[in-house]
Amino acid sequence: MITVHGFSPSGNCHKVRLLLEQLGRDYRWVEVDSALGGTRTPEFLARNPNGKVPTLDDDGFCLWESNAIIQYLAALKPETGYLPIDLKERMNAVKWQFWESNHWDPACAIFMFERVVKKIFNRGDADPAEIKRGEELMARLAPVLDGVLQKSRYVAGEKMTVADLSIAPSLVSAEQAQMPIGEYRAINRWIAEMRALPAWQKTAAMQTMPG
Ligand SMILES: N[C@@H](CCC(=O)N[C@@H](CS)C(=O)NCC(=O)O)C(=O)O
Repeated sequence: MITVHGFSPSGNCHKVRLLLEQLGRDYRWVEVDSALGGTRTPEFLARNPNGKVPTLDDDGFCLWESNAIIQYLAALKPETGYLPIDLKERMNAVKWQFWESNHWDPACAIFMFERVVKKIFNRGDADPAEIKRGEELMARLAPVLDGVLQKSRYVAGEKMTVADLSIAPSLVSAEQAQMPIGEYRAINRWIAEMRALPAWQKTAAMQTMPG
């Protein structure tokens, strides 16, 4: 049985639940709140020494890093094509997962932290310097994503892959965080399609932050 140790408001955890729901797989979700010390217990650290969620446990096989987890889950069902079998197609999708974790998510996280998380935890107003940094990053990154989505329905071609499942969850609270993506029509067309997935709606209902 697949067990996911996750924290529902986290975008990285959203990726994993979204794919599990999309695959229709049975799984057990263990809610772990790092603010309450849940990621620092010896049991948790034995599964993931980084003390981070998501962490997957598939009958004793433990895996961390959300993008590795969704590659693993997709590879268990190769017929779905979420992780393409053809090497070049697969690397085209995997490349976007690296882009997501190195560039896209850190940029989106600035808006989430400054405008959503700070409010929830009473940590003061958004820092204008940080918002400016986020806007500068977005001004470089969003045209790259929009450009590929002008050419194809999904990020890595005409079929949904791990690339979409990695990148889209950073936008789950885009409106609340006032992420500057309004002018990018292809991103907006694509995210509307992702959000319409029953698996997304089920996952997002468990993910959206209060406030
Ligand atoms: N690159 C990692 C990031 C994992 C990560 O930073 N998880 C956050 C939640 S999104 C976490 O566990 N934070 C709690 C902590 O650092 O104690 C991934 O993609 O899984």
